[in-house]
Amino acid sequence: MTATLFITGATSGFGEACARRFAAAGWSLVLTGRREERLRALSEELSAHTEVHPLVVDVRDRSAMEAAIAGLPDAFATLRGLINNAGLALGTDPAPKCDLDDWDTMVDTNIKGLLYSTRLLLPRLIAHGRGAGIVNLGSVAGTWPYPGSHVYGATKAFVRQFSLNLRNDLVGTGVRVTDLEPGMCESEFSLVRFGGDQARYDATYAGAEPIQPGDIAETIFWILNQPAHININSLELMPVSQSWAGFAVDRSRKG
Ligand code: NDP
Ligand code: 8X3
Repeated sequence: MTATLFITGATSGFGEACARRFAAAGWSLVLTGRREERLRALSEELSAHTEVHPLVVDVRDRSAMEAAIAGLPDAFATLRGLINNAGLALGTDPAPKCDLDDWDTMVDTNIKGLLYSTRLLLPRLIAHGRGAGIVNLGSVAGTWPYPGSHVYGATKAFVRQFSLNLRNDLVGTGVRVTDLEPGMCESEFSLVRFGGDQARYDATYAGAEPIQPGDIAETIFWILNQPAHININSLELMPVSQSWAGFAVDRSRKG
């Protein structure tokens, strides 16, 4: 039986790299994203290797997600994998300077969008049963605090705890859940975060040898191809060049 995989956010970065990696291995794919032209071009390209079903949908739009998933072709009645990848960070300003709209967008995408795809697709994963798996894109930011991470990091802490809790509820179904927690990876993620500022993007990665989307795709391929009796609960990875800073101390109170 052909393995089937649903990827949210396949128009760039990790999602696109995963689409390429799994297509090369013959998995049938459902690919989602909002940028229609990119999604259609990728789907057409990968259709040479495998069955690909593109869904132009915003993960924040619950009724659109419900309709899109309800309308999937029969070939995707069961799913071997779900990669909950669609997500973003907006800005690095300190909390008092932040725009509440940006906070809404991060919560709506990284938390609520992930909940919609998970809940709507669980029946198809459970129908597959043993060997099926969900990989949720958490982040080092879900565990380690840094200035400007506030809501972004908190959404990823949600993803981590939701992933662990979900595992409990899926005991007996054979469906596995992994929270994958990467550190610095080079992708459009930083262009989105910095509002399209290419110079800031370049400075972020300069000389750092960051993780590449292809590295993440290879890691996810490994996770979803573990023997059916093994669950990778969580996996944190960073480039060798990245490490932790010390505690910050305010020394402005001199007298
Ligand atoms: P990219 O910006 O390259 O990709 C993000 C993907 O998410 C795009 O395909 C985008 O598609 C999609 N997306 C964003 N918002 C929505 C939405 N509302 N509805 C549907 N799709 C959406 O970033 P990465 O590949 O780097 O990031 C992927 C995930 O990994 C994110 O969850 C991110 O938080 C996480 N991550 C990233 C790290 C990094 O350093 N890059 C490190 C750790 C975790 P479109 O715009 O077409 O809708
Ligand atoms: C993205 C990684 O370090 O920019 O989740 O928060 S980081």
